[in-house]
Amino acid sequence: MQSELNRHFGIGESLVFVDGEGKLPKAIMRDSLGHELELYLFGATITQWRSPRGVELLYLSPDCDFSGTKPLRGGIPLVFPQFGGGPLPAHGFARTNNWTPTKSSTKPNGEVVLILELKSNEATRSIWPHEFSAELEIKLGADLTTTLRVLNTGSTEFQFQNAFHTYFKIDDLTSTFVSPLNGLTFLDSTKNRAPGSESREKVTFPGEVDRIYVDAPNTVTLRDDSRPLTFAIKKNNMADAVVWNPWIEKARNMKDLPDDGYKNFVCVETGNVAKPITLAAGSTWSCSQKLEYF
Ligand code: TA6
Repeated sequence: MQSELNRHFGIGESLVFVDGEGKLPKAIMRDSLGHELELYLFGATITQWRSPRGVELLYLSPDCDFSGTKPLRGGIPLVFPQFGGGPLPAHGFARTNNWTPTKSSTKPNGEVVLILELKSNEATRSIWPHEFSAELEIKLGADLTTTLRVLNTGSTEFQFQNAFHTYFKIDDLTSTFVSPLNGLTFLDSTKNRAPGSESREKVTFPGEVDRIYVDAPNTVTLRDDSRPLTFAIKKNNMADAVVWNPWIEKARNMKDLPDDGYKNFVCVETGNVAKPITLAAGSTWSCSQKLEYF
């Protein structure tokens, strides 16, 4: 039991901290409508989001590595300050650092809010020589809103990319599609980010899909006709939407994903990927994602 965390930030049944898998500290949030969310302080990674009727809305791999050394496979890993490969570990270090709760509250409308922070430290400085304070706010209610705030606490500007790398749980990949992305330019990560133009009304998954849709609409929907379940993915102050499913080959080569795990999720990731953000010394920047389902 995480008594210290509960003493400072626990709120009765609305927010409790427990030992999660691998004894990693985990927060469980419940709003007044009966939605439930689980979040590991490791990476500030949301791993579960359930409807009041207990419908799992996010995918978490049953082979997820909870050693506290590898990114969690599923839920909503936080991508910062780098997207994909590059000089830093893949998708940056935010998702493999321990975040610290700083504030918790409930609202009159029954929403529950938890704020966590990650500040530059010896480990981050050793690979990314910038001073920052990042804050992730999770608001659970009828919708799930995540807000990332970054403060440049150093004396020089820095650039970063960010994304909410959300794994949406689906039942039937063959009846799942993302829209509206037609007319957009995308960078195809299966072809070394070669540019292309999306002509389809519905982006489907006949094979591996790994595309960065540039300047995407602020609302994108993911629909699984077999359930039927629709997600509305709303982004604020983020330009792009990444759509990913590893399909058979890639899934087989991922130790923390069952071979057939690709059939049960689609990632739609809101973020700033094609064009990094430049943050001046002393400035603050924020973005948010709101997830709705119906
Ligand atoms: O968001 C798509 C992507 O960049 C894919 O290329 C794939 O690498 C995926 O992220 C998962 O990355 P991870 O480092 O979590 O295995």
